[in-house]
Amino acid sequence: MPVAYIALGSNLENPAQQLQAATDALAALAEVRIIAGSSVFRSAAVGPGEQPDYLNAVVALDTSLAAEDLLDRLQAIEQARGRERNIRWGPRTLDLDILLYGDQQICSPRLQVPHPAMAQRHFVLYPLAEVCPREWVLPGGDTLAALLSRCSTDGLADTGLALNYHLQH
Ligand code: A4P
Ligand code: MG
Repeated sequence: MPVAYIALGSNLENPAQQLQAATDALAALAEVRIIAGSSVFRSAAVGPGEQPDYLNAVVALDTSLAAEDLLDRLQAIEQARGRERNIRWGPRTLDLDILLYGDQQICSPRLQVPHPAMAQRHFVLYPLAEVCPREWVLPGGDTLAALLSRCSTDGLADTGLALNYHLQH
């Protein structure tokens, strides 16, 4: 089964609770088993206008779902958490992105994997590094270690919070 890495982000309506609720919703999916969760990081919002800070984390999961089916499940979880899509990069209760799906490179109208912006984002790469081997050569040819070495941690704070993912089904 492929291992998928999912980025979780929230900057509205109790972000810490949003990230934990998303983790619970992922763990409750019959076709998913969460194998690792990062700690929760805080950073300033990248995007338009004045926005609250974001909390971000990454979970690693084993899944029997095809990548686009996994995206459907992620979008259903976002909807259930009251996600509204109006402003690009606007504030959101919950954003769930597929960072990596095994060693696949996917470029379809609905899905690009690896996530095209991950290499530039400290709030994605540093939590990812807690759950993914740094020496792994990612689709595209770089190791995670190489991406980290080019991405500053300035403005990124580890909150010390951890996601609880030890749910059974
Ligand atoms: N889509 C394509 N590839 C993927 C993928 N790998 N994973 C498509 C998930 N979705 C993918 O996403 C728009 C469409 O992207 C989806 O319908 C899907 O078919 P969306 O979640 O509706 O819109 P969005 O998130 O506003 O757009 P985008 O460009 O994905 O935004 P990002 O890149 O996710 O950025 N600042 C901080 N500090 N922390 C954050 O987490 N997040 C964002 C959102 C902006 N600023 C942030 C953070
Ligand atoms: Mg998104």
